[in-house]
Amino acid sequence: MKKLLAVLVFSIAGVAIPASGAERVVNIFNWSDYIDPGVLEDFTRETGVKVIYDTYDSNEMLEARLLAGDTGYDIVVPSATFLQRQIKAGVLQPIDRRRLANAANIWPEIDGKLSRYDPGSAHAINYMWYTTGIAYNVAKIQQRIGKPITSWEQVLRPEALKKFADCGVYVLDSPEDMFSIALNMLKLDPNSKNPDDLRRAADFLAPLRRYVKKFHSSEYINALANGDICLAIGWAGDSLQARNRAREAGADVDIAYVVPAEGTLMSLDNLAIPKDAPHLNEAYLFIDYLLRPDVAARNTNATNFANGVGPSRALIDKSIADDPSIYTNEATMRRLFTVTAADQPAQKLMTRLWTMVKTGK
Ligand code: N2P
Repeated sequence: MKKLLAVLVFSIAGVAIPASGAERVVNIFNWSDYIDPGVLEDFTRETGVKVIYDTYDSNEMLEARLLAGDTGYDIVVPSATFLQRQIKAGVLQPIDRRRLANAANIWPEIDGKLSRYDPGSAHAINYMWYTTGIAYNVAKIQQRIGKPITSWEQVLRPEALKKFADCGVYVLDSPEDMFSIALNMLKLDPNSKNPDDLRRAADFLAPLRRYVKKFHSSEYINALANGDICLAIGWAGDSLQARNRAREAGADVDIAYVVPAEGTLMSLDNLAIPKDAPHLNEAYLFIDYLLRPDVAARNTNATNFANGVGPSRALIDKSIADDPSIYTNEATMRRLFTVTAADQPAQKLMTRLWTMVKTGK
């Protein structure tokens, strides 16, 4: 009966596809503000594959879903450290690059960085890469300290952060970012998983809490653009999206993003396929589409994140391709560090300490 009804509906609507459930779909779970929406529409137009698109804003959120199993997703986008753990946990399947006509566009240098987390880059393909830095409202910061922000020292000390508390501060709700940056400030190994080092990092961060309006990993884009806050510890592309949103709205708000002098974390977010992905062919089709240089360039132009498709660089807006806070130059690259996955006990400790930093409990 159901089928009959479907046949009727489809013939009335004049849709050419068979009514027997042959509609092709791909289920995608990606970070928020991380794609040009037009790319999704064009993918469906060109391939006939419908896109179901959900978003998240923390690795922890994605990981909980993956470890619980049966996500229903065909593509997910974990950061490299989480990817490393998820491969070990067996929740992702290998990606056969021979099935991707555009695999030759994968940027070898970025792919090499990814292979430190995923040996032979067997399970993932880089989507975007970026730094964690400081986004701020140029005028409001100038008013308060008389100069631009160039260093973590101007933010990650209670007496320094206090100066911006009245105009609003957001901090990423991401322990991996915040602990590695704190460890670096303490002249410890940013990649340390040593419990004593992690406790020292938490003690370093905890006194900042009273000057932080919110720990959140996506709301700072609009909050900065609207002038609701004047400073955020955030990711490069998102910070520059805030700047652009303010400009587009004609708001009297100028946002800057800085890679602080002491150096910072560089991260890679990567396309991966869950073990139980229901639409494998469509997942490959979509990944291959993202590997087209023109498509990758559109995504970078829309998000201000640097992508992992080398030949897209020439097609990206010059203001983005030549911005060293997005496409990091050699000199900046030397100031960046990366981290590797925490094992289960270290991860648990980080989660507990991070709750302490955020709530005091
Ligand atoms: C996109 C955020 C991606 C960077 N809004 C964090 N993985």
